[in-house]
Amino acid sequence: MAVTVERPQRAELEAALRLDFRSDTITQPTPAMRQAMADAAVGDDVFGEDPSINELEAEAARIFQKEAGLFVASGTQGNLLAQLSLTQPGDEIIAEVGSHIANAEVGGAARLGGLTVRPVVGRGGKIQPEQVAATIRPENVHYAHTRLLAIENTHNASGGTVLNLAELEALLEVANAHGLRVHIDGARVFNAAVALRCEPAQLAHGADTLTFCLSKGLSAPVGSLLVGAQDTIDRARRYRKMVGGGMRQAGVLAAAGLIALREGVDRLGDDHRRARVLAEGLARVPGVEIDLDSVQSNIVRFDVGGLGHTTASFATALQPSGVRVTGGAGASGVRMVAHRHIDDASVERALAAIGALAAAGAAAGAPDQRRLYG
Ligand code: TLP
Repeated sequence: MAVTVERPQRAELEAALRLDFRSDTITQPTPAMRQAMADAAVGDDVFGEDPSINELEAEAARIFQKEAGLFVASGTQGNLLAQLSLTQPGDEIIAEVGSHIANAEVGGAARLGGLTVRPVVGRGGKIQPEQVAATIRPENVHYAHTRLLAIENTHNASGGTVLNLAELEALLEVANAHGLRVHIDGARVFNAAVALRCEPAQLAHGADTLTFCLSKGLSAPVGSLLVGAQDTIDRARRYRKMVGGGMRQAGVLAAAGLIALREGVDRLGDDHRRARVLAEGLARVPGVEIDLDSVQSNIVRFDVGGLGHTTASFATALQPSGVRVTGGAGASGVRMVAHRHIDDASVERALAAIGALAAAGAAAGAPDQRRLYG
């Protein structure tokens, strides 16, 4: 029996995307990517014979000035392979309490690496060097070995905050002094480089490994890269096979990734500018609580408890306007992310929708949840 699948029109999809602030992961491949995917030279990558993947891996290594790169399915897989490659089972990892590695990777490091994560409470997603020093365990028969420091830049859960070169250097110094390996979760490291106006390689300098994603602000459909020293990447390649990530003619994906690197980075500044406009607009909405200092790249986090909303009720109330958001910290935290499909009009429409919601809530005498609870 023939199954008919209704295909939404491209125009309809595009219109919906222009109000979809849930994540930069929702970005569609560009026309140039689709063309490059169609034309890509491919081969069996488990044999090391996919020219497009080989080119992408070499390009990633070049950009970050590391010996080698590895194309992986996702940021989560890249982070996992880095952790597996730089540690032994039973080791401990230091990571910021709100980091993706500590919270949102399904406990993979524990399940697959036998690793314990020691979360450290940072400020704005940033761990201080003294905190790292104080968290490293001394030699003692009771203790696991502290082996790895994981740093996230930009830091998603803190609002896309950017760790600058001096802050990074200070963390590397303490890690080196104690023999810790360092992994950088640079899912959005190009956003950090654009915000800091520095070369991406400067943000990887001194670290053992770095993961970055092609599939977020850079608009590629799939994929991330892990870069590092050749022997580390060789180990990671084995672990990638172990977790079923040895792909075959995946050069069709790498071809899009190459376009992402060539054409996706320069426009990230537009996302940062729009995130700023959005944040400043939100700060003017009575009842919205936002820390403007936390808005340093393309992510905007704020709280709607003062509007009498939870995250879920806020998202539902916005539905008729077409504006889509996700959750943030706590029961009434909201996250909105700027990306390629968000233009100036998208920001204006979102602010109008949220302003109208706030005004309607105020008219109905919405309770201030913060006052109710505290
Ligand atoms: N972040 C996603 C969700 O998982 C929350 C998003 O929409 O922001 N590191 C960081 C800092 C991330 O933000 C993410 C994804 C990852 C790693 C994992 O990347 P993927 O989704 O490719 O596994």
